Amino acid sequence: MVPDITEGASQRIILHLDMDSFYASVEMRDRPELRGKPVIIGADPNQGKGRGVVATCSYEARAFGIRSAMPISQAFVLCPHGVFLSPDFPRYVKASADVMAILKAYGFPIQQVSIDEAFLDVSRMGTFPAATDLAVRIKDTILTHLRLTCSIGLAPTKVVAKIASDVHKPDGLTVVEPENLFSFLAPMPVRKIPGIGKKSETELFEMGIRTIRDLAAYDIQVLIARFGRSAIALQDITAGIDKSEVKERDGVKSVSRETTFVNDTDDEHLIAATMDALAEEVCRNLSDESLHCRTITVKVRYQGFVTRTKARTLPHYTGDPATLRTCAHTLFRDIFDGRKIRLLGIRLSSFNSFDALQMTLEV
Ligand code: TTP
Ligand code: CA
Repeated sequence: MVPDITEGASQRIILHLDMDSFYASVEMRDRPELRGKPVIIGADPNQGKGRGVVATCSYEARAFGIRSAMPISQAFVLCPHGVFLSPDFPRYVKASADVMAILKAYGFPIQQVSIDEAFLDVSRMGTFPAATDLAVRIKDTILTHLRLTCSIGLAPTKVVAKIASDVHKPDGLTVVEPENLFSFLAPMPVRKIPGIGKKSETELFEMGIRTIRDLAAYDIQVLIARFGRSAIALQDITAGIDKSEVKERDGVKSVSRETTFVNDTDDEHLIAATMDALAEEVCRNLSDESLHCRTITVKVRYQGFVTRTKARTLPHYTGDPATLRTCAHTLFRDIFDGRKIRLLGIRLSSFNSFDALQMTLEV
């Protein structure tokens, strides 16, 4: 039978790849003595008194209930004999670049959405079975060349591909063909939809919406009244409608704001208030882009144009305005020498995007 080219062309096949326990896997690859052990990457547990959080942990550590973003002190209580390591970012960035280089070499449109995640538009494979063979090859290539495992989701839309890649982790491959899309999504809790966080989940629960099936069946007018126009996109997801494309875009490298005072000043109240305003603005930019950052730089230009900058790289990614504001003030105190200031600036960089699918529900 001659394949229907028009139909084939309109059929989108999106592949979402996500590396398994990424930082921990890189450590276990490079240090064989760690394999099979509960490995926790994050802040120093300091015998249970440590501050800070878990960045990630191996699947062996997850069996003890440890998770990303959990206080490191709690992780220590759950697994005192675990191997606790502080992050070695340059090595993870290199491993990430290696993964992305392998993916790019296949020649499909590609969108990297975080350090260990990317979408590929593999529609030109034509059919889901052909795309599945490709996914198997990609997994094999990454394993052979980099000795790292990943999980892949294949689906007609980006959102569903992302949900699918998470279903059979680690080392998973989940294929959702168009005819199975609703039965795949329907029983899932609404929280599985990227962008639905705790707040929206609670609101939806209050309306009696627990599963994606409940969401699909709900009166759209009532949903719009509660959540605004984004409710339409949300309900569309449940029907497999999601027009967002795999966009090759240059990732945002930094977010910065600076301001020149009307009159040069050494008024510490004015400077502190200006710093707060700048911090608030860059943080808003960060959350608009669904990014977390690790490096913060403060810039001070004195009367006469002498400019000084000072940067600090935090041990963990954060999007928390209070943390970034405090850090900006500390950096400022380090470089302020009492002279009158002409310009003040803040820059955030070293990003990790945790939710690149950006739903607007969580306002
Ligand atoms: P994730 O892909 O969310 O997690 P993961 O790769 O460790 O595990 P999974 O198998 O469930 O995908 O994040 C990728 C990396 O980003 C992770 O290895 C460490 C870092 N990260 C943090 O530093 N803090 C966090 O809160 C999260 C979620 C991730
Ligand atoms: Ca991952």
